[in-house]
Amino acid sequence: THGSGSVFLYVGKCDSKENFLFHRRSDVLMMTPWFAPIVWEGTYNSEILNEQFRRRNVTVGLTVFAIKKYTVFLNKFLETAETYFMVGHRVNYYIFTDRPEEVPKVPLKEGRNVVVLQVQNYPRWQEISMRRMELINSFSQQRFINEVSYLVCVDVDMRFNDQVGVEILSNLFGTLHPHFYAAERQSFTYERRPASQAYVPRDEGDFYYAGGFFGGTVMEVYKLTKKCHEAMMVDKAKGIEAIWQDESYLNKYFVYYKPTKILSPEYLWDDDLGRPEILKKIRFLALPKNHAAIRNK
Ligand code: 2GW
Ligand code: MN
Repeated sequence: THGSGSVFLYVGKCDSKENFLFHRRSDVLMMTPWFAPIVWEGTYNSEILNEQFRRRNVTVGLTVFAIKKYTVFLNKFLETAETYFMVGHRVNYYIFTDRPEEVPKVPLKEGRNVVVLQVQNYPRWQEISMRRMELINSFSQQRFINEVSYLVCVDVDMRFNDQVGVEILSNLFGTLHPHFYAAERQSFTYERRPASQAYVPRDEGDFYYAGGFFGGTVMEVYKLTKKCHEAMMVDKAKGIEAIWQDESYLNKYFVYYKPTKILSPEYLWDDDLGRPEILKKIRFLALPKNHAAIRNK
């Protein structure tokens, strides 16, 4: 380490037992063929990363939608985010809702804010899910660009269960869908009708990404949500809706605009799939839904 006269700030810890081999796993893919890291527990040093992002005084925006009865998820979502999401960094929670009075008052740590954004409701659930692209896009231009460096866009029917920190941040990132991280391309549930803007041919596509966790710089999220929304509108005019709604358009986007970082399914897990050995941490977990009652179709 540096002497007391050094102009360099002390960064991280120099444990003599630590070396490059320490941050490596042989049981998972750690990098894509286009040199994007795939983030698994055990592949990075959060002390070094925290120091780098703190120095930039980065603010992270977390967008979440709670329309109609989905406001019931906000309390657990926010409480667990306070414990696990971007601890030690500046965070703005952007809560899009049609029921602002139902947003719970959760105690927040320093440097963290809740911003309630009132939006309209759509009668079809598919539309509620898909319109997220349009809304994130328009608020990126109006507001997010002035307030945060990165956006993290997630589902609300979830709880944080372990650390989700700056290791996820990059220009453009997506998350491996928990059902498909070990599956072959042939089984990915991309939109397969050529008439849809979300169409992905059988011989294309790298991974199948989850609709419930993506992000990047505000500029990259702006571009992603713009393209996805435009694609949805073209389809809508033809009476087409992609098989998995916004998730299908997101997957199409990532085929042609490769993410610069990919998150392992640690970042979006569902206990219906058990807890395989490969998962050292379960960071963000789907809550069981009483579909009939909550969805109110
Ligand atoms: C209501 C009835 C049926 C389905 C959704 C909703 C609904 C969703 C709602 O009444 N209010 C609401 O705020 N939402 C928002 O849309 C909420 O943020 C929720 O997390 C998100 C997606 O709906 P969700 O979480 O019920 O659907 P999942 O967990 O099956 O989501 C996956 O597939 C979706 C597309 O079908 C999206 O791509 C999503 O990102 C995926 O995780
Ligand atoms: Mn969900």
